[in-house]
Amino acid sequence: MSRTGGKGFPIINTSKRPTLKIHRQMNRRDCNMAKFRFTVGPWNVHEGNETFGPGIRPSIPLEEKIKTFAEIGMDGVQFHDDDAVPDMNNMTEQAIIDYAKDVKAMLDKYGLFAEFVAPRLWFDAHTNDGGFTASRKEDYDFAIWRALRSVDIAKALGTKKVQLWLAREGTLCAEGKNPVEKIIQMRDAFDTILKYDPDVQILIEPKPNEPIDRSYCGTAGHALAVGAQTVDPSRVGLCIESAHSILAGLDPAADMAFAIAWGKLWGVHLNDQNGIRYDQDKTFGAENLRADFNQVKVLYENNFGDNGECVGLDVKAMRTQPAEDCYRHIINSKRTFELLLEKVKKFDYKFQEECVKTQNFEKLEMYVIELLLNG
Ligand code: XLS
Ligand code: MG
Repeated sequence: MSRTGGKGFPIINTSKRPTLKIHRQMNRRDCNMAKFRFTVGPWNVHEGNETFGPGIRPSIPLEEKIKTFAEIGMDGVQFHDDDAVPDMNNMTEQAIIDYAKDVKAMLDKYGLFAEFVAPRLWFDAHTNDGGFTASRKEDYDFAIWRALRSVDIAKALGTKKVQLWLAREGTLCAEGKNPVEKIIQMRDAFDTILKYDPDVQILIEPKPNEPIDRSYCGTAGHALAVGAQTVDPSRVGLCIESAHSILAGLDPAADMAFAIAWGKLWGVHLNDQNGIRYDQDKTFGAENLRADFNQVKVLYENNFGDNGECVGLDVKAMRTQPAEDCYRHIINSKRTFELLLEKVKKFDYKFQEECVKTQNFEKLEMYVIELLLNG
């Protein structure tokens, strides 16, 4: 059966398209409120290394991180493939699965679950020129091997979700790749993952730049478009990261809303970012409180979490933070989310409606500012 219409456009089943009516019936304000579930990754407690300096805090063993994540109120853990199975390049496929099962037992011990597994396709020399968009066959094959192992690891950890941050999928040298060919090659890689396991769900985490300056799939719109061209668009969704939207010059809450409108917001990476600079992964709420309020608002209003979606915190401790207090940025991010949630719950929708009717947005803006500062 062909999966595309006459001109190569995907056939859209109109009976399944989201409508305003259905959306309104499902609005959180009319429903029982489910608890938000928080997740974080082992890389979020790092040694402090960055481009201009090496690590300054000692490495913490995975089990200690997992134990502390549970203690500070996390519900689950996000993994890169080699966070879970560090020496995977030198292991057999069965040994990788067996090792991952031990990590699952470790999670069970502390009452946590695994949210997703992400192939780390930016460290190894094979990924110097990208993974799914690599030009050398052996590099592309390596990327596919890692992606399929991520599916295996995800299964062993008890999750269907594989997240793809497309770190080097693009180029530093504009003439270094044929962009059209490489974009199609990237779609073909997604197809290979989807065909490998009928249950796997891909979450694309778009980012416009860094480590490369030209991403081929830099925004939510790009990611949805590529997903729509795969063998099974119903198994391709999005993880929107606040900082990545800001780096693209976009508003994170609007990106989240865009994904929600099509039923595609399957994960978020909340953090903060001071303008269009290097990727900062600052503590959620540390820079753009009103924009962060609106991220919590859009998640709350739209029942984010009801289908198992998690509030991921992709935050990084400052390099100055001492080893004995290097989880503070995670604790603070969760706390800020909860404080903003209290504000969201106080939001006066009647007042908003009146302002909208009379188009008095100055009045509405001041109301929001007072709500955030006083209220
Ligand atoms: C980097 C990404 C990364 C992913 C996980 O910018 O945010 O941390 O979330 O691979
Ligand atoms: Mg991220």
